[in-house]
Amino acid sequence: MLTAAVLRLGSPVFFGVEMASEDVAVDDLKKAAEEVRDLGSTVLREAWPLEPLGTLRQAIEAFCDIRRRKILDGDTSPHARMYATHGIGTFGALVNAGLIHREVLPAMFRGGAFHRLCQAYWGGDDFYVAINRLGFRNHHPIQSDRSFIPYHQDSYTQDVRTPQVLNCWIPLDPGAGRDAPGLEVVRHPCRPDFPRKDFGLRSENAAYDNITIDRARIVEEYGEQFMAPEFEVGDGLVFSENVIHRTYVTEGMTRPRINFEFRVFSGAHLRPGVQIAELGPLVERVS
Ligand SMILES: O=C(O)CCC(=O)C(=O)O
Ligand SMILES: [Fe+2]
Repeated sequence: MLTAAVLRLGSPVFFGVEMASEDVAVDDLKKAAEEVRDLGSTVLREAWPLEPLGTLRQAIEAFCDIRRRKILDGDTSPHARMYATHGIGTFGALVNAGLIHREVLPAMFRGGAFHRLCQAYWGGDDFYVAINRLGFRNHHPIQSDRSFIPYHQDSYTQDVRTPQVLNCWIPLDPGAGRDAPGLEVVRHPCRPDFPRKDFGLRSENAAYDNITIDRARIVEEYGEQFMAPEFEVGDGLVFSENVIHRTYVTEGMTRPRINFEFRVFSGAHLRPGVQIAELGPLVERVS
């Protein structure tokens, strides 16, 4: 296993208040961007201010509570049930439920480590998210293993108009990767459309069978190059669209964790011929 190049960056600017100095960071973030180019991923330490992460977590919890209650009350929407079982949802759903404002996204992004990493990685300052593609997950190892996601690539399900995406995976609970489930990435940018596992008539987890990649196949191609860091709240793991990753969970992990996936794309790197305006109202400019 490789150790991550770890960066300590201090708190970024939040809601117009400068919370820590930014000086050393520029060079470090160039290195971080190079690491993403070379190996597909990098760990950002103390990259997010805690206040908006708390706001986000509260909204997610409220959303999951409402969903649970609706299901108990006989809301039989198969979609809602499946999402509840797998502990997933999107930022867009939180907004629709009136639990959070879209403006939280640019406010937490601007001036922070991930923003500066995006600038170093793509150049320019023209960054967006699609609020229906910013996910959250709620994994409770004691209650169910249905939410655990096997090795996969996000590019399978990505909008083809935004082929390049950087995902900053952010734990919202303490202990991720230590006593709560974390995230494991393959330390390689990985090729698109990596061969998927053929289950035949068997199934490991029906919801994810069609995206599952076999570990042995990964090792064959990239060697034993996996990274599953331990996180503090405020840290993030950034990886590019083809990087193979999964929920990292071991037997000793008994605590639940909620996480948020902040997926950013660059307006200057859309599929040729595509204009940002045609991507629709779910797209939010974050810088
Ligand atoms: O949170 C997890 O366990 C998986 C996350 C994931 O697949 C993603 O962020 O794309
Ligand atoms: Fe994923």
